[in-house]
Amino acid sequence: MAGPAPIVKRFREVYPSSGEPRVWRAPGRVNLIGEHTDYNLGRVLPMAIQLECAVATAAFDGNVLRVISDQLSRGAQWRIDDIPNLEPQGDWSDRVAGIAWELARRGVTIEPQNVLISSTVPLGGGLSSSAAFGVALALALGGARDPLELAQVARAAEMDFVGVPCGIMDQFVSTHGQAGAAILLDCRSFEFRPVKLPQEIAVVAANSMVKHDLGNSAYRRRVEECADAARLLGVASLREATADRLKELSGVPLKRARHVVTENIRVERFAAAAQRGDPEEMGRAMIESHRSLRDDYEVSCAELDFLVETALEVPGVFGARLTGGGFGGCTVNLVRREAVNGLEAALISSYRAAFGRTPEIHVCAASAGASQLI
Ligand code: GAF
Repeated sequence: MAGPAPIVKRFREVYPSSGEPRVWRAPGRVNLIGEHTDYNLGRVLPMAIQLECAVATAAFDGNVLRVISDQLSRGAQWRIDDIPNLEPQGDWSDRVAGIAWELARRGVTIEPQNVLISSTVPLGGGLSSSAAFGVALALALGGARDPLELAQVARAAEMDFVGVPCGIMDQFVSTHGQAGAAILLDCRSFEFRPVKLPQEIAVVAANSMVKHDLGNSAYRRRVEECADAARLLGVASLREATADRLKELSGVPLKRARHVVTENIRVERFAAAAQRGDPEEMGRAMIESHRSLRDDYEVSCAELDFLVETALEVPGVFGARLTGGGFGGCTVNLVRREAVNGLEAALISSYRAAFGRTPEIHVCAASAGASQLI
């Protein structure tokens, strides 16, 4: 964490007549395993990371909430009285307006203030830039709240205002992350526990630097297809489907349900292997996860498949898979610490040669959930 100094300095530059700001932060995440299981009320195993969104805010006279995003070089403002009746505009400002609107819906009074948002989580990179943004802003505008409620505020803004039917994983880990551990979460009961990774292992995210447009509509379609499959099986969610019932399905419902059922099992396998210090088995579960996302869930793309297959040829790599929603963004790699440089070099040179782009490589450090800095 860089600490509050850079954002405070920048706040003084963009709002020279404001008072001294208070500062909050919320982390992005990398999901180790358990993909597209959260909205099926299954299990996920994400890790909050050092890339994070910081929000600085100070009260200001007038009847206005004024917001500047450094990363987007954009600003927007709303009259305080209009906040409960805001409508989405279909642009970046919805993510800010949605949080204010959701807090107002929960009875929180939004005070007139100047806000600066500054994030190191790459946009559209599959490391959960929007949840980090939403959680940090909800904390800044809504004050200290229980971490689960904070996650629910950010998720509700995303679902009910922005219109993305996402699960709870990203917001939950952004509020519940722990330094030095990933978080095993049951998305039905919200029970969770930290999972420490073996000492000799590094977690490396590789950003494909692409985000195919298909992503948003395909995500929505997958949510619907899973609901259809659950309906066909007569269960409330695919979390309740079991492997022996898959033979009752065929075609698309079978493929989607098979991914969810097997992925939930893989999460347990991965967590048990982490506990006994078995990186080979953790890696196998990740590789199977990627193949299932590629073949059954159909959310991979040529760039992600290439990064995964390239990584798996590098000595010291145990496993690799796409992380996040898919159709671009990042892969996550489980690798022996001393093999990190070799992996980075192999991914950069092969990917450049194949796709003409340089992947961004992030060695991920398991980080604490959202907090106030000053
Ligand atoms: C995105 C969503 F926001 C998450 O809720 C989750 O469904 C993920 O895609 C796929 O596992 O990050």
